[in-house]
Amino acid sequence: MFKRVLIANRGEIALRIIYALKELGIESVVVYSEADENSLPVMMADYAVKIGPPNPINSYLNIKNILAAAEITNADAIHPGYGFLAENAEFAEMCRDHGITFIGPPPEAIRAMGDKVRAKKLMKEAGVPVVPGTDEPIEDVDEAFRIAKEIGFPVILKAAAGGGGRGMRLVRDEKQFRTAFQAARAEAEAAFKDGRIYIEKYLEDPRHIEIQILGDQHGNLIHLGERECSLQRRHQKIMEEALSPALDEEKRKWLGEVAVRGARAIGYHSAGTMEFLMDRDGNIYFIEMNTRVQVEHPVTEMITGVDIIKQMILIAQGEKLNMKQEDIEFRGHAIEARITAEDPERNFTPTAGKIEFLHKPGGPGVRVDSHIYAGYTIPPYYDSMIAKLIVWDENRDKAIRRLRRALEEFYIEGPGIKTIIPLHLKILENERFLKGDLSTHLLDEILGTFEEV
Ligand code: MV4
Repeated sequence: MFKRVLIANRGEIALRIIYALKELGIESVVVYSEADENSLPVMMADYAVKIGPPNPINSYLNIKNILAAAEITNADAIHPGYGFLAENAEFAEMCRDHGITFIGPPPEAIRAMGDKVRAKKLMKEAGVPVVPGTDEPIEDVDEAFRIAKEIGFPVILKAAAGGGGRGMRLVRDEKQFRTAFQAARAEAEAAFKDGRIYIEKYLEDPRHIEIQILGDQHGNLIHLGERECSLQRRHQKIMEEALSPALDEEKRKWLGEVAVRGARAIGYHSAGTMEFLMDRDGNIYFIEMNTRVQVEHPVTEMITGVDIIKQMILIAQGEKLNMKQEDIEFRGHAIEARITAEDPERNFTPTAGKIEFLHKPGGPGVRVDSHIYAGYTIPPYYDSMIAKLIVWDENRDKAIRRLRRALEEFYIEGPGIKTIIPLHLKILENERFLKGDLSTHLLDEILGTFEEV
């Protein structure tokens, strides 16, 4: 059993992990940068170790210092949260080598899923439907062109080492292909030191639907249903919900089983997410797997009653899953609005500074996962997300009303501070949103902006 766990993260997720540890009776150690001295996780954890300057390269990504902090505090395990080192296979391996448990999947699974072509191939072999396209990275331009014509235009070029929208290029017609392919390869080489490119049929305006997986180290794997994550801007999700309005019970059961089969094929354990795209005809295809806990995990927690962070900790301790697929029931509807300190009027420029007045919403069915407090200064060095507002109600319409109510009573004020709360309220008035007719381009439509991919 763990006596003490180190959290290699900051902000709301560090706090979220502290809550789980406290409830499990495990001591917490948080690492922090010079910019986070006055942060809530530092105040709330049992121990805090300063690991470096504000720049994350030298602090939250500084493997040597984090492992040293774990050793001097005698931590049994490390929870990486999301971002930073969460999907760094070398870090997971180094934890293992130092006798510290990495609270997450095996490094082999992180590595396999980090290579997007390999991930696709493994999933295809496991019987998971994947987007039509190549199974191998393509080296030769002429061969790539031949394959693209076979797939049929438009096609999308993706970097094997990319993911999450990085290193993608849409090619609408044959004339653009060769130039686009060479450019994609050069860009991938420069960005990831890995120029391997694969080709997929481009799906127009799909939905983004993902399945939450939970598996222990004894081969027990379940899914916790799906999340609809289509509302995004430049590959940053801004609102997510569970369940998706696009799936019926039958399709949900099928997709859940498909995802579990895929995870089983790679010997997965811990929490993980299988990402799918659904085209306008309702066809669903696997695109990527995220081998970490995700920002939007609370919507799944709200409709299933499962504490995903606690489960990750118990699984890492070697415990058997204390629930079976039949035990998982979906109750009501949950929506998460990510509150970022950005100015929607100034092209989403991040804002920083001191919060002088704060009122967080409350009441039935309202959850706020946030590290901010009145008097807190938002540092300029990190992700601009300062709160997640999550609401639950018995159905989608009621959840939307509750979210509107909660957004209206959320006040975050200080000199220069702007948030995207007004944008969330605008989304809640959109007819397509209200109908559940979501897609990855809907937010651009609402904003009146245009993004190719
Ligand atoms: C696609 C696609 C259309 N067709 N692949 C973007 C993030 C990365 N995980 C995969 N992405 C996409 N892949 C094919 N074959 C459209 C997207 C995409 C997208 C996907 C999910 C959520 C938001 C998105 C926004 C633009 C494009």
